[in-house]
Amino acid sequence: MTYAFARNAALPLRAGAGLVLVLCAALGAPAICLAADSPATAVDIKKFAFPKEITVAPGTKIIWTNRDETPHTVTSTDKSFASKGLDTDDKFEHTFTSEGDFSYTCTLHPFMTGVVHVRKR
Ligand SMILES: [Cu+2]
Repeated sequence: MTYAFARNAALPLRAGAGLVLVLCAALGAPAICLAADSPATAVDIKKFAFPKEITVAPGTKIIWTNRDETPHTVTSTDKSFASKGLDTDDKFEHTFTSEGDFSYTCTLHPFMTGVVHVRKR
């Protein structure tokens, strides 16, 4: 069983997702399997801008990286997530578990805004 799980976990996340979930149900170890199955999306903060909009599936972890020489924050409008000040190449990550539209800003530069749309596919 352990061997079979390890093989599936090594597959690319999207291709392996369905198979891993089925296997997890069989193994009865959902916590481990959800961790192995969570997709991640990398996002750059650069030239004083976030990506205007990102659409991801529930359970996706977004990892922001500050590519500017100036500090930025990633702070949700509803305060459900907030980074510290991010220096150059610092990262902040947040996992979006429920569907919705999550707007965020940089508290140091309020003109910087972005929205994460979380949608089932
Ligand atoms: Cu900023």
